[in-house]
Amino acid sequence: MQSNIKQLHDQIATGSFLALARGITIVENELEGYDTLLQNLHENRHARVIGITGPPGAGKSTLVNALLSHWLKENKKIAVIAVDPSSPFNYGAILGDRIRMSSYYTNPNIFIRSLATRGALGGLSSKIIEITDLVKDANFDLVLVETVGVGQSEVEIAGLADCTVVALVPEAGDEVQTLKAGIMEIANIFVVNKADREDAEGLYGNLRILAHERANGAEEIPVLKTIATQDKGISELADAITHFLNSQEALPEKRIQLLTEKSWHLMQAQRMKGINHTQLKNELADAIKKEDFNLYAFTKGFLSRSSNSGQVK
Ligand SMILES: Nc1nc2c(ncn2[C@@H]2O[C@H](COP(=O)(O)OP(=O)(O)O)[C@@H](O)[C@H]2O)c(=O)[nH]1
Ligand SMILES: [Mg+2]
Repeated sequence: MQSNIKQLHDQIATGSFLALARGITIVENELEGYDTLLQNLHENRHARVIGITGPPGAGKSTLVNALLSHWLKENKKIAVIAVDPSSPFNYGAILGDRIRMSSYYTNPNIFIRSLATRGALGGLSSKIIEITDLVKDANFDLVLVETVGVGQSEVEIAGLADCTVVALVPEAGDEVQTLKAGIMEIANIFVVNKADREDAEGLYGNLRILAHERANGAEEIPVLKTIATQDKGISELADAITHFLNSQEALPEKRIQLLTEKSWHLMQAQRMKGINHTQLKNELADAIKKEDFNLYAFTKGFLSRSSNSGQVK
């Protein structure tokens, strides 16, 4: 291993936040040493990854905040990775998160990093996987990853986390039926947040029914009510997470499944390297001017012109 990267990795592994921040920047921007750093991570660290997903405004950041306070009292060392949509319309929310979490920025047991999501196909999940794995190597007990669950990303986080918490709010009540398929697959724990609202009971009831139907005799997915802003239901949530993680320890099958998903995403991203959507659009705009334009021939040609096929830097 290049000696400077080795040194950086040693510093990360012994818990230097400064080194970790540097490492994340290297991975995020694929700077020199990026591959070496990733290829020397220790997969078998004890840190567990908890994914918190759900629609915007469900209270995910507030839940993360409340969980942080809870686990800090148990002397846990925790990293938070907040994946923020890069859309400028969401910028207010990002700042909001930062302000609310700011009291933790100086705590030596807490590391917080916001990541902007990338629009490119395959870019989002593989970067988050890589950064989460790097963070896992940095001597934490828990790594919390907050992602906005809009469609596909919910499924992606399930391939990343040892325990996936899906946070929903009463407004989501009507959507539960439509969300059912995908969300049931990925949730290890359901949280009905904003339980201070009257209509929370309805959503809670519906989720309980779904969880029951789904379990089919096996253990049901827990459905918990929280009021994150008042710290209500938080210790129950923390217990449910711990219980789930402990119950998984003895199941190598789940770990293999998780690693398969992660590897699959990483391969997808490797294969898509060098393929640029804007460039595709520009070249296509030119190509269609030709009388004999054919999409299949064009696609094949574009692919072979793109510096592709997963070569390692
Ligand atoms: N009434 C109520 N509001 C909450 C609760 N949890 C979060 N909120 C508020 O809901 C808004 C969105 O919360 P936030 O954590 O940023 O949601 P995120 O987008 O899912 O991360 C904020 O104004 C929170 O103060 C709750 O349990 N009850
Ligand atoms: Mg948030």
